[in-house]
Amino acid sequence: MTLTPTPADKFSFGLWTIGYTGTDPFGGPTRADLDVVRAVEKLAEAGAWGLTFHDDDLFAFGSTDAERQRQIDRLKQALADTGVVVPMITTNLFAAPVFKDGGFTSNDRSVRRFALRKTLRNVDLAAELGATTFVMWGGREGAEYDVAKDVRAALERYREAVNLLTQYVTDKGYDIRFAIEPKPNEPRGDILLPTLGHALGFIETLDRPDLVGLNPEVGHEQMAGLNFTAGVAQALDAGKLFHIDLNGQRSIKYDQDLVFGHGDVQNAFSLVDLLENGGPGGGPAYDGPRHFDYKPSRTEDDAGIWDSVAANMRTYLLLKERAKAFRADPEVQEALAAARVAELSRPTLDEGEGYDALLADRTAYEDFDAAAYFDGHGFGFVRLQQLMIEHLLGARG
Ligand code: GLO
Ligand code: NI
Ligand code: NI
Ligand code: NI
Repeated sequence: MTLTPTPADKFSFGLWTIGYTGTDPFGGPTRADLDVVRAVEKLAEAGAWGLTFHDDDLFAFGSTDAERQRQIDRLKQALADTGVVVPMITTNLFAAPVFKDGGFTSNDRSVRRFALRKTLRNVDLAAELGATTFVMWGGREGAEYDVAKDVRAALERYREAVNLLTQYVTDKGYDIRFAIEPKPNEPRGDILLPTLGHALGFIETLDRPDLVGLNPEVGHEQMAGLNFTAGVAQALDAGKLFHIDLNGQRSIKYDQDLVFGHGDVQNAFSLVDLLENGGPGGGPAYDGPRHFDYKPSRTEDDAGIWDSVAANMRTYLLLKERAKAFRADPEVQEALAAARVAELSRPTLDEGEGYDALLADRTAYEDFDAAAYFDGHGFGFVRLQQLMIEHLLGARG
């Protein structure tokens, strides 16, 4: 297996990630703005496959039509020159002052109508550039004060917005699906649809749930104290893993957006193992973009941006290689069998068995020796986990 990224790996980067200039709530930029043409060229050089962006990343909020078109043309030329693609586009409904109380769910109705128009215009651009996924991260869709936001009404307005968007792509015949990106907080005190589970429940209430899925982000679930791999597994179970934001986060704190694997590396291992080896036949469970939504740290200079780009992809490929070696190790296979991991895939009832047959089965209850589980029938999960750690640390295989 090669550790050199190629477009076949489907690695993509947000223009706002490599373009992050280091501004945080406590200080201004530490780096210059990044031009989109250079971004595309450097990504191509690094072996990346795709570039994603918010409308405002490419042309500043409030640009004239001519300025907007000029930037689109420059991007198109760079894509044509390098072969880089735009698999996903998203709309910035959080940076401009007009969105201070949200876009689709602002208390101010005229702001909501403006947000819809801005988004529809960007959906047209997505179709024009061949993007098939449209991400919606509602960073400002939330509140700091319970009494100031009618959450049920906000959910209705969110639903109204998403229903309009799915109607629009259907009528236009666009090959575009929407992916909701949950986040618990930041920049709002509390954000609507804070976790993958909240979003999954919401999607089922939409007019066209088939066109709407999830864009889970590593750090966002971990900010809520949740297990990201487990969340992604549930998204896969629901058929809703439309896109993914890979990065690193170290526990429940501000959104760190570290390089993938620079947070919880064990969880990063299990995630890559799930995506690459978690399919029904042990093959890939997900074939969409491997999208990095991270921030080159404020401490880095321009060279540090491209070091961190390479680090994201290399870490993913290293984990993919480690996961493959882990699965191929005979001792791991034996430990997996001892831990009865595959047995969970066997249905609890026999084929065609109902509750009558279960109730008649004495071995299931009357003759079952539950007491034998006291100091017996251990599962050996610790041994299995240690084998994983040994592979992760390069001590085996
Ligand atoms: C912020 C989000 C943000 C989204 C982006 C794409 O925490 O992760 O970067 O991913 O707006 O919609
Ligand atoms: Ni994020
Ligand atoms: Ni983040
Ligand atoms: Ni994100």
